[in-house]
Amino acid sequence: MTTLLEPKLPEAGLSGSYINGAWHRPADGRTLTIENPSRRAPICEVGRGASAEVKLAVDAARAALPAWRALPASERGKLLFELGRRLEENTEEVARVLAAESGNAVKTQSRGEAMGAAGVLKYYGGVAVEQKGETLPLGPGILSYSTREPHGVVGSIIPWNSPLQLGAVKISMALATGNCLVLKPAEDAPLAILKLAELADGLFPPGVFNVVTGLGEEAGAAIANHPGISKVSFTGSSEVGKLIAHSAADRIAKVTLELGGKSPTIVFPDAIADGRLESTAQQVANAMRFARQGQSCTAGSRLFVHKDIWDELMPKVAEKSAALKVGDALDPDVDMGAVVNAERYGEIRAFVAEAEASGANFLLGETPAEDPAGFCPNPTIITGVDNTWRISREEVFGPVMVAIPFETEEEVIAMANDTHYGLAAFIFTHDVSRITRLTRAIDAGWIQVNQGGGQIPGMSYGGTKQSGMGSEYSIEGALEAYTYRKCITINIEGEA
Ligand code: TXE
Repeated sequence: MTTLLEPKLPEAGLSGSYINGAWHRPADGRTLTIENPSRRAPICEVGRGASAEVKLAVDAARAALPAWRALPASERGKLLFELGRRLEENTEEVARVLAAESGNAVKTQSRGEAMGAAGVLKYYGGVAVEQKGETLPLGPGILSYSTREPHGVVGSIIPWNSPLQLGAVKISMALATGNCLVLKPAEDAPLAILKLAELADGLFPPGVFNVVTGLGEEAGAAIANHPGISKVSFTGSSEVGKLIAHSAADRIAKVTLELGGKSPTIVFPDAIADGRLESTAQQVANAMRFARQGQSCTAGSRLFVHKDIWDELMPKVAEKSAALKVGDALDPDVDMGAVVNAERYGEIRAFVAEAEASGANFLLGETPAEDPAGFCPNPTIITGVDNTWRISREEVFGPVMVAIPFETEEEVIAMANDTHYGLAAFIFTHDVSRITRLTRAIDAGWIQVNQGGGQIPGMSYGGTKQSGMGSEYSIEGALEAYTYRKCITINIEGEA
């Protein structure tokens, strides 16, 4: 029997909020229970912050802002880099906490996420200095130039599917550009962020980086509506993204939204020629993010396979997906853990049950069990549906992929774009002219060809259509979204 890994919980962090460089327990004593979805067991309680905590955090951030924005960007970068280094040193400890609360397996997901988050902090630490402006040659007596200025206090709200990675992105982008931050992690998975706050304790000046734990409709809504927050950066559901955009509109607060997806994976016949069947099948399963229980906004959850290779490719994709060992996220041998909570599990179950009742076929998997010991659905591949079924159109956010055959390039482009999302796409072919045609034609912020990999620090990542607005992971994205341009024109001698 394998010995399960045990998480070491954040200690001071259990009070919940980290405000003005100190741990803060809500005055009313209210708490949230954090559960381990693999075991359906409580892990611990954390403070349930709400508008009072958000107010304290915003006040602290506003007080810290003048000194922080005046610091040279290279100095701010050094502190981010140091946080990345500390996280790297504590990868294993943070990864276990992350696996316990999120259900993402330590072996395939949480360890990699902790490393990836450290990489993001170090990337922004290094490039923070790259905040250049513009000049124009207007003649010897005139100096005209522009600078990048922070918006002020940023409020960031993140989900539970990859909280540490998303937290690292939001912290880095806000702080590198001279803003102060109030970060609200998801109520299901705040512990890895509290671990990160413990690692950051004493590093940044008090008030620069604040965390408020709490519910979306309490702490989250308080951030979205707070007049002292000049910019809101949100990752989560399209539904809440729209609410946030509405509240921000009232005070013209700047908004970045990273919402859902229903990304197409398209496989042409040449992708499995010349001995590439195994690797293409593996990459298709990777693109679906089965190992993250499909809980990824980029998941290639609509698989379009050319009809000539359907019979050869599909059993291989099923074989690769079935090879994942499903179970407790803290089991060192498990590849695929649990979805985050009972509600998400129930929604996934309802999607699959509806498709089954409407006559869909299962190439792999089944309708998830009604009352499981842990919320661990199996990888599921559904066939016998077309692009109009609800399961093909809505974000299931579980390990459920629909597979649909196609004949022509035009037909598959039309199906790929027939969605209100536009986040990611995966194309498998080695025909260069086809690659250029498809990458031009498909509406998506991020297209991968012949691979199903993860985000790359330094490359802008974000969606079009209802998948969101703004981009993350690059310094260019940070400058666009977290700063405004200030143009200064000086008539040096004051001559008319
Ligand atoms: O997200 P919510 P949920 C999609 C995915 C999933 C669905 C629902 O399809 O099935 O959304 O997930 C905070 N004001 N994605 O319900 O509610 C909340 O506390 C301010 C895709 O968990 O959007 C949490 O911190 N904040 C996505 C965060 O919003 C509010 C990742 C996300 O929760 C709020 C997650 C409010 N009124 C879900 N209500 C992706 N893009 O990767 C909630 N929140």
